[in-house]
Amino acid sequence: MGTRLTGDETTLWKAAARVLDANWTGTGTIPSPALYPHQWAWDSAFVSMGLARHRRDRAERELLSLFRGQWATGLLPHIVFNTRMPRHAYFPGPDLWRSDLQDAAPRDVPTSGLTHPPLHALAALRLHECAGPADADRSRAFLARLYPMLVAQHRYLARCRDLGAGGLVAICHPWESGLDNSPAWDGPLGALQLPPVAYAPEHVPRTLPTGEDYDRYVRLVTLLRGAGYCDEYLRDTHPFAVEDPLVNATYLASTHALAEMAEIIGGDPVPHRETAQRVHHALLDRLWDGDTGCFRARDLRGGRLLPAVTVASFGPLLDPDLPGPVVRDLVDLLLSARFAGAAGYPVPTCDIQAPSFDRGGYWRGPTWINTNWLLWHGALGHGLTVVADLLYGATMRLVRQSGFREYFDPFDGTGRGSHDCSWSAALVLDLLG
Ligand code: 2M8
Repeated sequence: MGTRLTGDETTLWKAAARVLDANWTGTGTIPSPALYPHQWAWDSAFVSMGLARHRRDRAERELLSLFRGQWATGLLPHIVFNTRMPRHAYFPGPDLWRSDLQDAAPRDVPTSGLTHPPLHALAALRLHECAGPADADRSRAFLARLYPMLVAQHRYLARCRDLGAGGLVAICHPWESGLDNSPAWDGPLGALQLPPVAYAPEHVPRTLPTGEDYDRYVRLVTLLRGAGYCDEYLRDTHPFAVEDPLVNATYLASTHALAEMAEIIGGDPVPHRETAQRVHHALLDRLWDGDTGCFRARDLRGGRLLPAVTVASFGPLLDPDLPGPVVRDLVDLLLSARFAGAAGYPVPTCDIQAPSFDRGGYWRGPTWINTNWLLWHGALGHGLTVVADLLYGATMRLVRQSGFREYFDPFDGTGRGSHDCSWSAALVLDLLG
């Protein structure tokens, strides 16, 4: 804990640390008690950044434990299942994915067959940056150990997920975006043909999102599984293939982090720098919509930019080379009445003025701590201190008022979803520094 914290901040810091302690399983961190009993990939990246401020040993174990689930192809699965949990503890569990039937999947660890926003190199570098002088050697050794796994993760994305052949990564399922029921996916998901019964709805242990959304989510998984999660099927046939600005922005930020890590451990940063340049240009060429001044997701199957403007549209603020006029357009939109300008507790997940906006609707309106953190980090990188301070202040007000909830009403800050959410707690520790 930093010594310069005020009394109020110290109380908050201790409460956040207690959440992480309670959600620690002995090898990794669950996203929240009861609702999410396994390890999720981007959650673990966020959590490790908080653990770095609290229990450094656990921060490293968090990432290593997640990478136990990495496939031989380099795919880092979005869920690594805890085999000590009963099979019905979470739907969809290992039975839907059947990673045990895949030659490339690890033998002893059941996983999903999808991935998540690749924030892990960024997180690993942040762990190193907040190591004190006494931990410097150990931290460098940890980076050297993780580096090949991160390189394999990125190589998988470059080789197997550039489905549009334009230098970006495509997601094959809304779950891969982390923003599961974002209105951005309504079009491509709605176009999916459904067989009569895809799954037993009573196995979904909660209320949001359910019904047709879930049928479609499960349908996409059964298609992937039926094709053995194979690259050719993804490229040529799978009906959901979208280039998302936030996923690609995290890919870019992590690629820069890989270059820095290579320098620290005596590797070659040049290939990572070259990839970063390609992704930077591809983001602008393929996802920037100059007419409306924002980034949008590209539907590769429908061959168009998707209409929804969401918090993901601001993701490319994580690109350190984003041109000034593009940064200004994004900031104007972020501060406008469509986002922060009309929300007491920004940043809402979706454009407040869009018909699909839903203030309590999971990823269709509420404010989330993890997306706030990403935009805060991006804003700082561009020297946008007013924006960064706004995001910092809103985030702290949310957790002071409502605790470490999963998500929040953007107008009055009411906490929603699960309690004791790990990334909400972890990122507050990171913000408090
Ligand atoms: C939510 O996603 C899972 C599916 O992966 C679910 O809805 O059950 C999302 O909020 C996702 O971003 C998050 O990583 C996960 C665990 O916190 O929960």
